[in-house]
Amino acid sequence: MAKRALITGITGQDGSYLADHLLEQGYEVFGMVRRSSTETLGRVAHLQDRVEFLQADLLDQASLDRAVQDAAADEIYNLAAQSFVPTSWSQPSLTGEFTGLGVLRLLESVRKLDPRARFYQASSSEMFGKVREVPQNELTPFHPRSPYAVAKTFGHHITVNYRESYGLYAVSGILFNHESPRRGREFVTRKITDAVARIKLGLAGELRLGNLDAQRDWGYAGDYVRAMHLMLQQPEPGDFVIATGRTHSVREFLEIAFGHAGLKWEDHVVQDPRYMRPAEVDQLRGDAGKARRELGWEPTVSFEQLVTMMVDSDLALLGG
Ligand code: NAP
Ligand code: G4F
Repeated sequence: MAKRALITGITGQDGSYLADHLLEQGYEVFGMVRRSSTETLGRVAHLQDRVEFLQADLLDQASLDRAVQDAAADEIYNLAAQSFVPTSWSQPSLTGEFTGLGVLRLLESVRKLDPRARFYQASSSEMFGKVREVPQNELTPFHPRSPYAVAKTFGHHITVNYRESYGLYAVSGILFNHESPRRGREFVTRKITDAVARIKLGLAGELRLGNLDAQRDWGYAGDYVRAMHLMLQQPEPGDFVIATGRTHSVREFLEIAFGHAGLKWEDHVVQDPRYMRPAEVDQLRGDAGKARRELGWEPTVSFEQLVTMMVDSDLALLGG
């Protein structure tokens, strides 16, 4: 019989790639979506006939109970969150509710109604924040630098706690930044590649950005969802860092993205204090050695391939 998976956040970047991957593996996929007055299924439009959508919200325990009960899933992937770091300063309570307490609510539903299910929590390298060592691994202490990162740190610890308290098969994947043509346009990578396409096609002239010196360990989302699945196939539950091990600055991203379109970024980029953060995470670089050894996981897309893939996709979307 086909395995059943429930994905929260299926309408997001990772949810859509994970649904693609699990359907390829022969899973029956259930996707949790929240009520909205407008269409949010764009990223999973190609899967609408193959996924069963269940309406629920991370704020609403009864709806989570129902979704967990109806899906009766073997594997539950909790990808839903308020995931944009700047919004976590303007909406800190809501971010705490979605991104922190939402994890607890979902774990409670699993504990009560489907305790045999394997549970994946989407944790983040943002938890390392003001980093204590480079590169960061599963044992590196956390120093979160935003309300988002604080909420994710709660989500991480409560997942470990439910594993230790109730014996749930619950794991936390500490994923470093991962991007794709399906990335939201507010994140810096997609903001850049979308702007490159617009500038190339004469639809825009400038791009306003914040800190160009920040460094991130950027990978490809399609590679990272494979790691999520692998984490739930292990004999014992455990936590894993997923990263490429390489770090690049926003400036290097600009160089390749504009260069790929035959443009010079210095001619178009304007630094704007509005996009600077109250507290910055200066440098992230992950050590995914444990994932390589125990999961056999490797990234397949290089930084250059990722940037050019995103620029090409945005050019194609705009008809270029
Ligand atoms: P994303 O594109 O922002 O997607 C977030 C998803 O969460 C969307 O489907 C959204 O639904 C859903 N959601 C938000 N609030 C909800 C609520 N109250 N109830 C139910 N659903 C809700 O994020 P992503 O990049 O795919 O990331 C997936 C997860 O991994 C997130 O938890 C993120 O924090 C974490 N993460 C991401 C990265 C990365 O680099 N991408 C790295 C580490 C960790 P709507 O479509 O209705 O808004
Ligand atoms: O693309 P970003 O907004 O991603 P950030 O803050 O690293 O968070 C992403 O990755 C996390 C994993 O580490 C996830 F947990 C989280 O959910 C999200 O997916 O910003 C990257 C860097 C920052 O240092 C930021 O200050 O780019 C810098 N940046 C410079 N100018 C900008 C801009 N970021 C954005 N979004 N917009 C700018 O104009």
